[in-house]
Amino acid sequence: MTNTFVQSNSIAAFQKAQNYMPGGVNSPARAFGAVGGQPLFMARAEGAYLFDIDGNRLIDYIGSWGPMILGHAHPQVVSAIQQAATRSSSFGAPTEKESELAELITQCVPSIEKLRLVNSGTEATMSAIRLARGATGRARIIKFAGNYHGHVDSLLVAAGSSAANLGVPDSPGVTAGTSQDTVILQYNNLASVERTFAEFGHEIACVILEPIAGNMGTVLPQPGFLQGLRKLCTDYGSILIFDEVMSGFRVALGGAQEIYNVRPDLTTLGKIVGGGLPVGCYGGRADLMDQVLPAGRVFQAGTLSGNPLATAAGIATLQLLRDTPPYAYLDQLGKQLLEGLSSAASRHGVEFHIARSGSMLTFFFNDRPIINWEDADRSSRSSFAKYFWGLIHRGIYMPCSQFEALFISAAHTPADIDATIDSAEEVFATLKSE
Ligand code: KE4
Repeated sequence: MTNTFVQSNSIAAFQKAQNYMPGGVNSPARAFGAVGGQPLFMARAEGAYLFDIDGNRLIDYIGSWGPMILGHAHPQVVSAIQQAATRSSSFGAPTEKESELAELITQCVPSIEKLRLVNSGTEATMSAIRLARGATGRARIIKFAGNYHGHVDSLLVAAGSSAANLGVPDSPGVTAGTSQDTVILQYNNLASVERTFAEFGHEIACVILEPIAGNMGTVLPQPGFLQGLRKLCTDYGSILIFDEVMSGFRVALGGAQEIYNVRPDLTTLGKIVGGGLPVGCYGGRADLMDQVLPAGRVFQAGTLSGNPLATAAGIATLQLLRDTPPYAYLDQLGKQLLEGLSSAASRHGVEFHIARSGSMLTFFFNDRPIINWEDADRSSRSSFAKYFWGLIHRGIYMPCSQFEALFISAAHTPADIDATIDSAEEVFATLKSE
């Protein structure tokens, strides 16, 4: 049953926001462009629940697009930020907290021997690409259609996430000169990568990918894909970069590389590593990282990199994930949601494909398995939009795009999952009746 969903305050707020920010948002993924209608403006959030400015309470499956794995406003994270704030919010000088967070990251992700903290996932991938090119002296990079690595010019080609949604996988402003060295291949198609390396492998600086993709919806690596990329990069002296901005600390404490036991040369992190505050990170082999200024000659810098508030939130978050790992619980909830959505959709004749890794999951309105962007792109955007709004009216907040992953937090309960499944079943019933 739908509760009395109102949106008048959000509509007014959106009207005002559009006077000051393009599309009324500071990131297109939030604009509801893929599902129609107008975005909800949030007032606060606690645990698994969002409270918008119209007083609607919603079970949250975006979790700030991944960071809020512990749930919103976790007391230990809040207190760490509050305490840090009393000592100033930034120094522009080194602090011990940066080394503490860096040490925690190296403990959780053993392939990261050294790292640099930055302010976003985009900065992390941009810097990792520059380092790979600087270290190898090569120009070409390989990425995969449907993978999104932030709004880096050389990677904003055939991108996923909101770029895919809004039909701008190749953004205006990204010049031919910038994208000419970017080779786009098909995710999970190892043969195409082998052919590309055979043709000009010694010109390839790096391969960058989401080892578990989330930005075309959740798409898992096929058996042998990651291992094959590892071998090709080793054989040709190219750098293997795992973009774990989304999967890092999400699918396992050590990310996708822990699950698939493949060691990249560089890893990029974001989202969870900052506990909801702006932290990105790139790191990996010490011999590579020691080529970054001032140890080496590859330039990268940032006024607020390693910011005391952000490092405090990141430390508190990673300590909780390391010391009281929620992954078994999160996997249970993910399994419960997958099974519940599958049986509800089947009961109402809704064609679907579901992919999951732990607490990261996507329900695709698609009648076939999905292993790459071309498959995902065949999903029904209109069905997804109806599903999204049907759930909003029932107090469930899903990612506002078919080409995103949903995230379950440690604050969600089995009862929240059951309520979500019941609401989804009501929506599936209406979809088939239309
Ligand atoms: P940020 O610059 O948004 O912190 O990170 C970019 C990025 C890099 N790599 C991966 C695998 C990512 O998923 C992201 C960002 N993810 C999107 C959502 N899928 C962020 C949401 C948004 O753009 O507002």
